[in-house]
Amino acid sequence: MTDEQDTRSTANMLKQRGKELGFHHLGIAAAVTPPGFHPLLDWISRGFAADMTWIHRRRDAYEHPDGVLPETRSVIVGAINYHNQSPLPDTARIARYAWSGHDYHCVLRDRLRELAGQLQTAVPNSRSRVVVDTAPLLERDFARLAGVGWFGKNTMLISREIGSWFFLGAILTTARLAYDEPYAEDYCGTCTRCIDACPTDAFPEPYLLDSNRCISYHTIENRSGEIPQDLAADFGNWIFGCDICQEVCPWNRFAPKDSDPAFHPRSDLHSATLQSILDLTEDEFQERFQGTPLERTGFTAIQRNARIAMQNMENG
Ligand code: B12
Ligand code: SF4
Ligand code: SF4
Repeated sequence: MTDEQDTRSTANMLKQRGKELGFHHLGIAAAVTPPGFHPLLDWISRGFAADMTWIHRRRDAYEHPDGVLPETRSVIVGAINYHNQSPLPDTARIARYAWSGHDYHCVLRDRLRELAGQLQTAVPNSRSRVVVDTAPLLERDFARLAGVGWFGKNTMLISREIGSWFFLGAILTTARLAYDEPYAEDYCGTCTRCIDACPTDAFPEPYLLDSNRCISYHTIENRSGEIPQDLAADFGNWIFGCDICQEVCPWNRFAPKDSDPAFHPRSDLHSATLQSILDLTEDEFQERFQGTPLERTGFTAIQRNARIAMQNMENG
């Protein structure tokens, strides 16, 4: 076999195995400086990362996947669908991605590690590293380069087949593989629904998000700080994350509700009431939400969010 045939057959094997492991998309991109690197620096310098100082601290490492794994040649990106049920009215709104209670980092990491093991067998002298959120890697950029989908005006990566309700994870590897075509189309057209629907005006421009104004940022990442009253008044009943700019997206209207079984909802996350969250003691919170994405945000911040949501509901 020629080198070319070798890299293609390894790529095909990974895609086949990826499908068996539950990845709805699996694409491969060359390890390059991502087109979003300079926009990322600009985003940071305009203060749009808010207090996520870990992005700022590691900004140089985003320039090339080598910053995460030296001599990376290929970036394998996998997407797993988490779309299943619809939200219920009068609940404490939790973002869909957290409904199952499973930490998606662990689910994706385990599957990607298995895939990396297959790659190691196929290319024994290669080195690989699995990445889900934690490393300085623009995952959406590499997903676009790997042919998964396009950047929506809400900054989500969108697939024509499964909308934007999916998680991303990547394997960086020193192995040379056959690359997919980068996604070149943008199917947003003249639509501006996500921008119009955002209750806190978090999009200063299309394709650009200001975390300082984003409900998702404040309810998940802003654990210590107070939330300005005028902003909090627009949070509605969201207590963890926010899905509004995805719920209104036409590409999600017909997105298949056939999520991976690991992401089927748990009723106490899908349909909790605000009062039931406010009534929890810290020990009860730990017992109930241990191991779920809510645990990382913590009791104090979730209670703060629930108090804001209750006030918003009382104010109509
Ligand atoms: C920090 C972070 C956040 C922050 C900031 C979000 C943001 N839009 O940047 C906050 C806390 C607000 C957040 C919220 C959410 N997040 Co988040 N988040 C991340 C994280 C860890 C880093 C993202 C980052 O670096 N942002 C910086 C910006 C500048 O980069 P970017 O948006 O990825 O890419 C931009 C540039 O590359 C630029 N770009 C690219 N090419 C080019 C070319 C040119 C010419 C130009 C001008 C620009 C440009 O356009 C992109 C869009 O602005 C990623 C995981 C990862 N490591 O990538 C998850 C991730 C993006 N989040 C994810 C999810 C699910 C969410 C939420 C839906 C959760 C929720 N329901 O509450 C919301 C969605 C809010 C939204 N509309 O984005 C998923 C997204 C999956 C998908 N389909 O896109 C990711 C990939 C996690 C994962 N592993 O699955 N998140
Ligand atoms: S997640 Fe919510 S608050 Fe953040 S940009 Fe989207 S609609 Fe706005
Ligand atoms: S709502 Fe419209 S503009 Fe926003 S991401 Fe979806 S298609 Fe694009």
